Amino acid sequence: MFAKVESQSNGIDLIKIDNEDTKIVFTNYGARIVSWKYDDNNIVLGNVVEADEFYIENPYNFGATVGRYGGRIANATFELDGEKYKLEANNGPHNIHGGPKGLDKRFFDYRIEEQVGQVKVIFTTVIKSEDDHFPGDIDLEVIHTYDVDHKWTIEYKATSNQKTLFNPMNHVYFNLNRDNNVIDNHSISSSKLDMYTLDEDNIVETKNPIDLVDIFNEQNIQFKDIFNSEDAIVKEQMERFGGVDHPFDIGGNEMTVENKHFLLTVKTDMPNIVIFTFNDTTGWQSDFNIYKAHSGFTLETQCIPNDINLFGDEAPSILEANQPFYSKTSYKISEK
Ligand code: G6D
Repeated sequence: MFAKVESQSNGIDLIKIDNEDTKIVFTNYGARIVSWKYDDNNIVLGNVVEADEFYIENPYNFGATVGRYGGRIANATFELDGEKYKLEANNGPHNIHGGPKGLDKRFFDYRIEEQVGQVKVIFTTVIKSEDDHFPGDIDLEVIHTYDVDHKWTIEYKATSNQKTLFNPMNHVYFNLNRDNNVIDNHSISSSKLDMYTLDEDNIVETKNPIDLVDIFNEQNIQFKDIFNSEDAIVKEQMERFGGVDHPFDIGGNEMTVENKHFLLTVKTDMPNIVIFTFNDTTGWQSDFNIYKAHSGFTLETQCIPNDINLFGDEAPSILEANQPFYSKTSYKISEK
């Protein structure tokens, strides 16, 4: 295994890691994954060739580290220890993905460590309260490790100088199809697939999810069956959003997604996974926008969005001052 760095324009560096059958590329812009290939098959959506223009323009957070808070905070407001915070609204009246100055839009410093059987890219940055209006400045390390088992691991290490919210995640879109056709044929599988329903503005509306394993009477469910479900609640949600854009409770720390050719295993210590099936691709007027609805799906390992307004003091995203935050998620690809 080896890594090499290629610099494009606009300050974008590509860090290319070669592991024989598989190759993966990261960039300092948003500490993001740009490409992951199994032989000639693209496993994720991205653009290596014109990364320097594509990522600056792309509004869909392709492959980016997202934070300090992944997902929407209703009405861009929350209360912590009796103090009210007003964030910037960048999704109608709501705050999404940390606001307009989120982690996806910044250049990280980085260093590369080549070790036996793995390569680590350690990205660092500081999130300033004055930039995103959350309390606390956060020192952050995002470590991407790629290993000989074709496993990509993301670790987040952080400390805040004040009590705050911290809910980082990666917004990579996967597509396991050889022809990169829509992902309707992929199935998701876990011991539990509880889905939290959303209101018209994509805000989590309930603490009581619906149980897809019970509704479909199996633990392995194709996306197209969810999209076309006749179950009243699922149908209403799919009609509202054109697909899945929902937080899940997967009952443990592991779930899989597969098609005929590949198996993707995600393991995480975060409490929830938001699955988004790229339902509306019409919001980007660009020659780069070659995507149709359901071109990919995300597996955003995070706390349930809007947790602070749902759970108050008990919100899992609360990070105490000067307490180390650590979280780890891995994605492993195998050929069937
Ligand atoms: C997230 O849940 C959201 C989507 O609604 C949004 O469109 C996307 O990020 C860009 O996954």
